[in-house]
Amino acid sequence: MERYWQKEIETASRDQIVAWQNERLVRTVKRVYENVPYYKKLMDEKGVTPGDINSIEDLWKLPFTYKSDLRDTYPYGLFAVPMEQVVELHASSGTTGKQIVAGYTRHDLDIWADCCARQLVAAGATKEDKIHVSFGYGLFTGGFGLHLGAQRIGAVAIPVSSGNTARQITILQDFGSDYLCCTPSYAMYIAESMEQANVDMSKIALRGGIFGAEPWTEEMRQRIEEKLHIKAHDIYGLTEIMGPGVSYECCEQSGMHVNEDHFIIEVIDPDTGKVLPEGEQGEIVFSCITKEAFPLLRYRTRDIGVISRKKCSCGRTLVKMSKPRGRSDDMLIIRGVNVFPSQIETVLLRMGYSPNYQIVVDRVNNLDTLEVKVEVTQEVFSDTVTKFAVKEKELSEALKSLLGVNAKVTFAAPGSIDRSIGKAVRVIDKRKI
Ligand code: DLL
Repeated sequence: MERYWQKEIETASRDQIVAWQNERLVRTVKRVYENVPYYKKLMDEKGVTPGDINSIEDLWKLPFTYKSDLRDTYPYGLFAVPMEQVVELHASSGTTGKQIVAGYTRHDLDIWADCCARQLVAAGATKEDKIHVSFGYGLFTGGFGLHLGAQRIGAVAIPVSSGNTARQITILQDFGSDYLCCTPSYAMYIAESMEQANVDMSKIALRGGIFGAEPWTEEMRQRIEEKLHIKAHDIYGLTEIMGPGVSYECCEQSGMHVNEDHFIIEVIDPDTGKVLPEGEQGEIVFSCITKEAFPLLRYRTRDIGVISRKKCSCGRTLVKMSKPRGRSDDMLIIRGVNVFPSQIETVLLRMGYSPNYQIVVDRVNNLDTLEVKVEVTQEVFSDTVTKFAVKEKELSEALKSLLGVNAKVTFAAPGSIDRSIGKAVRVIDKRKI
């Protein structure tokens, strides 16, 4: 039987959801206009006033918020409450430029806890469970978000944080963790390390996993489920909007329900900014409608995805978004062809290769080159030169037929590609160095 954390919200009628959204959007726009000078300026420049926003039908009239706006107002310029009401700060890692800072009031943390609680319950967790949180604790939102969610449902939060994989395994064994929360690449690393340590899986209590914070494929999900003997659920979010729990997967494991009582999702054409109809792929845009401290409106996530309002068998009525296939800035353009790292992962895993791979892009004599380095088993690695070459060629052809560009395949020795304890770094683009 499907379980819900806030059934009346998660299964509300469309009319009810729209009514909440209308009222909350109107209120948020007014509050933001009055309290955030930067937003007032953006709206004035576009010739929109709060009076023009009467329902979600008017959302398109509002200006977009871009990451550059967050940088221009760094650190607190988009906060909509005085600092005395802020009780916690988080920040993005800042790998693609200056970090951005998000603030939370007590009420914001309360909502965040519920959003993450919805995910845990949808994945089958109960208050009897022990939730092993291996997302990093700190400015990154992963650790604290799932921690709040676990405690909200009355479960035991185990704040292991990321790293020290041997210790993670000891805790999984000795504490009897029921759910593991971390990035999918770290889950894979933990599974691999357990295998190497000959851990008896029948003695591991783990039932489920909540994985997210980076793109991962269905093939990767299957691998993790097989290796850890669990059900793996996807969770999505971003620092700018809240952290984990913006959307979450149910028992169907096909797309993530957006917490629409708190966030409005739109999918737009990234070039024209036009809102796209359901089912069309584009850039995901979120508006926060209940956040007090840091309520972004029409925030351009640069994540590429699709939404679906098809009835879900879990009974939830909240709209579903597809697994984002990566940020638009993760998309590689190789000799004019668009390539997503997730497409490469799909081919590798489908053909039975390991999820330990690296993509190296370079430019030689004005021509882009793509190299896929993938770890192989010791057996393959020690194969005869001919067999080795045949296998590399076979994989290279499979990649070419799916991606439409030539890829050089290099087999790497087991264990030679760096493992990640957080978000995996899959791509080295030497053209940008
Ligand atoms: O990654 C928040 C989070 C923590 C989500 C733990 C899920 C679990 P940021 O560091 O700000 O926040 O990075 C946000 O990560 O825009 C996506 O590009 C990517 N991302 C997050 N979740 C997923 C997912 C956290 N489930 C950025 N699938 C987002 C694919 C994801 N990409």
